[in-house]
Amino acid sequence: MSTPEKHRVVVTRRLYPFLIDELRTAYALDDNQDDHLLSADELAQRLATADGALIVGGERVGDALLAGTPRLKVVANVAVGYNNLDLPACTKHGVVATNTPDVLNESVADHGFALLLAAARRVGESERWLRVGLWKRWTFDMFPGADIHGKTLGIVGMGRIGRSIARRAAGFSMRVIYHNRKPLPAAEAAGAEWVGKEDLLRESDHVILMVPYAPSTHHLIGAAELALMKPTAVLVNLARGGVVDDRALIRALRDGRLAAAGLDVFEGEPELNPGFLELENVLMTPHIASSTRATREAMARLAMRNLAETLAGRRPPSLLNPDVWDQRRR
Ligand code: 8YV
Repeated sequence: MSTPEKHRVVVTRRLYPFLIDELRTAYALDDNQDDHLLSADELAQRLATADGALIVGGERVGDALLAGTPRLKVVANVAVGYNNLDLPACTKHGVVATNTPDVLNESVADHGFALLLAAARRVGESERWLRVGLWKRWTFDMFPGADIHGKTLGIVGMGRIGRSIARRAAGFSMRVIYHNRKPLPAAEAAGAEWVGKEDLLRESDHVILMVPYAPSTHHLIGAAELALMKPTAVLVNLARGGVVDDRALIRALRDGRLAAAGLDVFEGEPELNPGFLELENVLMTPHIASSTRATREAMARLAMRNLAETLAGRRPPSLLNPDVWDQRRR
């Protein structure tokens, strides 16, 4: 009896080697472990004969690409955000799309607080100063920062991660207000109070952004919104580049209309607007909010489970386009 042919699976970027070993035992793997950036053409070429894809770095999947992938059954995003996936196109082509919700909530919320605290207390700026040997003597007025404890935190986008942030804020005795399109049932709001977007920007001592990226959230925070914020406030963007108008943010930070920003995401990343690099009052990390060893492994494992279940003909745990199920490719 001949052994059944293994499913062909593409992994778009490097994963931990032990995860690749596991995938290799299960599938005929095309794994890109030298981690070079796949061009759109190269991705199309690799997916042309694949049954499944683990999208590790937010590669775009849309109609044109899917038209050339007759065997592709599942695209498993190793991320909770899925603005890189065109879901209607996936459904049209019978391709199952999945993401990795929940497993990253706590790590991303931790990173949000890391950015908030570090930007408010000028951690990056004072460390840079110390490293270049400028600390000659202690002075009373060195790097005065902003307090976090007891202040009002505004969360824009009170989803699962937003609620994890709100729970941490309680430990800092903060009042938490939030804005979503609709208020949540009180039991789900982690003690936070719903307010309109403009009221949130006016009333918050500090603001954290955690909304999904979509046309409706493009430049959600631009010059007009920044002008509503307190000049003593810190703005944290954990969401996606494009939710903030980076040029407007740079102007506000430069002109002292906003105290500081803590940013994990940028418009056009990994390229940065060079204006950020000239500012001391911005603390930046390279889109690593979910990057702890354990959380990255959990995200990859959930994506691997989504892939395996779909290829085995079973409904995956985090299906994004349920409409596809009855007409999916088999
Ligand atoms: C991902 C993220 O690691 O989950 C998300 O939406 O932004 C990060 O956790 C990143 O998008 C790479 O795919």
